[in-house]
Amino acid sequence: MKKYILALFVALGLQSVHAKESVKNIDLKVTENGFEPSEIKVTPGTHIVLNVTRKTDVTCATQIKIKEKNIMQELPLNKTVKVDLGVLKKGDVRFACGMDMISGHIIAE
Ligand SMILES: [Cu+2]
Repeated sequence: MKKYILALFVALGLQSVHAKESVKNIDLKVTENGFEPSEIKVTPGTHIVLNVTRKTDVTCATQIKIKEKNIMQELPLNKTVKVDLGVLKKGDVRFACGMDMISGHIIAE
């Protein structure tokens, strides 16, 4: 019985954590034109997860690099990769290819 009650409290606790923080998923593609969209506007304080899909082989963006979040992830062709940015403060977050030639940014304002 004790174990059951404990499990119930754990379950309720997890639920409230989920309710507090809603995650905003944003689709980002890599095409021959670069990152699309290259400018993303979000509300500060939002937990952002990018769903990045590289759609072409004619690009050097086979990786995504987000310097200020210390993120560097491979982008396999036609596979959606989740890039978790956490909660964004007000400001600008830049994302780029591994060599920093193709880029875009997320504006939290
Ligand atoms: Cu590049």
